[in-house]
Amino acid sequence: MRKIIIIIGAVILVGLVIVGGIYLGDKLKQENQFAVCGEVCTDDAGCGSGFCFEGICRNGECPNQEDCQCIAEDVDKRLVRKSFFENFYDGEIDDFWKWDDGGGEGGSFEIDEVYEELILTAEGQTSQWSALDNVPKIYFLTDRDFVMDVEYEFDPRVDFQHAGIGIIDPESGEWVRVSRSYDTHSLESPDDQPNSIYVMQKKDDQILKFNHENYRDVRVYVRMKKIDDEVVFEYSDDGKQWQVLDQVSVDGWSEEVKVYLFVYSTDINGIAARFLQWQFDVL
Ligand SMILES: [Ca+2]
Repeated sequence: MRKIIIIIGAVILVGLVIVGGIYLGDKLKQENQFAVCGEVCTDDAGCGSGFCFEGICRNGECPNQEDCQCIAEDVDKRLVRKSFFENFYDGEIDDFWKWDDGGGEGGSFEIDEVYEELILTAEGQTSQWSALDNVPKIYFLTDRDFVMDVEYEFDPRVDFQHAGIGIIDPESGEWVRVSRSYDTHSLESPDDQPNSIYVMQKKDDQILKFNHENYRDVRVYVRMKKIDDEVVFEYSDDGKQWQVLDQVSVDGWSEEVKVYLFVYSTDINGIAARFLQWQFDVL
């Protein structure tokens, strides 16, 4: 008889723990649209389209919920830690990308489903320079070493119009970038053209101008590779043969950086860039 009571008691206790656990889990899931799962949500878990937010459950759904301890997490702190490819074949952009209008109202981004590309548009009198950054951009956060290739079309005609890719230190706001540009800063020797591909950095509230090369094509291929505190920028005429443009140190930056695409025009008229595809590979 005593044994039976102990068994019944144990069963009730286990039942209470399970019910309590489910209740608590559901409550946490309801409260947090996104939640972090300890060791569960890694690699293949929930990685539908070739990427994964390591440790993050989408909409509270975790692959192995019974093993998962959910805690609140800031949605804006999602980190991309897996390689991914984008060519807009599905007419959508992954939802870890964030939009920053730069404070203006005329900038926009939209996906052209027919041409399968992303159109990033800046209004006139936009610029990313020493004190100013009112540039429309899209970005995501990562804390990994990576290489990223981007193919886009951009046809600048007047000073100073730029479109390209780069990284930003979220803490200091400093950035380093490569862009296809029309920029008369590049006129340093008789052969130089304002139509160029240009590496620049904002550091200590100053703009450092790195190497540039003449580049007249509208179709642009750029690559940036970040390893620890070093960023190498390359460009290509055809997406196959690559040339190193320059290498920049980002010593002292936070580990998490914004990877961003941008466009701007200091001219009175705005301008758009059409991004065709990109490949992001974690190293
Ligand atoms: Ca897509």
